[in-house]
Amino acid sequence: MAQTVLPVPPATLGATVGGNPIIKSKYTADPSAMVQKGTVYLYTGHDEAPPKQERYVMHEWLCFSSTDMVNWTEHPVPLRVSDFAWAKDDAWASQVVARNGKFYWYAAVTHGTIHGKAIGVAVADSPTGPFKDARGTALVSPDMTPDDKISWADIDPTVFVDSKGQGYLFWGNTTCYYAKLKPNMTELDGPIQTVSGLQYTEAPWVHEHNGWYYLSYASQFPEKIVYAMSRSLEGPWEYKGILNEVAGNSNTNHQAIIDFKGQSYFIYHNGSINNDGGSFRRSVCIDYLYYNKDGTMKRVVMTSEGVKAAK
Ligand code: FUB
Repeated sequence: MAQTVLPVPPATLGATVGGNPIIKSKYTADPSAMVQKGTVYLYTGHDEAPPKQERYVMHEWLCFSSTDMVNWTEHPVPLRVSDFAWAKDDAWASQVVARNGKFYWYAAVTHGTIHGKAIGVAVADSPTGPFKDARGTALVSPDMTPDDKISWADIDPTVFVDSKGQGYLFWGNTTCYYAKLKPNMTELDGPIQTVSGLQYTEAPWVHEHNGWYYLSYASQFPEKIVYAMSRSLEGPWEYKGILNEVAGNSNTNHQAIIDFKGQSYFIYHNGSINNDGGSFRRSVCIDYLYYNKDGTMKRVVMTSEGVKAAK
């Protein structure tokens, strides 16, 4: 007898566990993730735009943790825009990285006194905070990239520390910038440079796998996630194609990539919560990521079922 397969119902705001999106109690966007001692820490922005308001309303970032990628625990709000005294608003995309027993949170905000977006860095002794502004000033302020024609050029920081301990910050909208970081992780070390030759919109994420560096990023608008590969973090980067298609229910898709318990994961957002979900009320999802033998990545299959519990 044929087995009946029941469709996974669309998500609604509520407290269910499992399936995509992974967080159903609130709107979450711009995921970044980090593995520490058998636990995955997921950091997101918090979309708070009321229904029908088609603009970003984001004042704080959120932190969730899991030991199996399915059951997520929410932690108290670890960082708000107001923790950066020099910033005005807009808790846009961010990433937390570990170094020397501390945790550094790089985050895009609107600068309070210099017109445009900027990048701040906060620091904590624990992945769940409390985080404090590490500098008292922006790490990247709009006047440091004076050729930009848009005020939101300095957004979407991603940080990668290589095996020699050299930290790199990548960021940007329209132009993909990068700069070295000093070992203290709170100061740039040398000039701001540009990754050229990419059809680049925003949302860079840098990771390493089997001796290759990968720069994935959002391309065009509505965004699909594409990627390039290189043997060096300073390039040249070779474009390799589409990694994740346009979500369809959200103009943006913002990805993070991690390995956990022997499996690679693609973490992203879409607008799939069916109350009022969309481009300004987004939700984080997780699907599997697979590599080909030559190191290229297979296109991600976005699913409603999501991933199974990792053991
Ligand atoms: O969440 C605000 C902005 O939308 C982010 O900075 C971009 O990456 C896009 O997801």
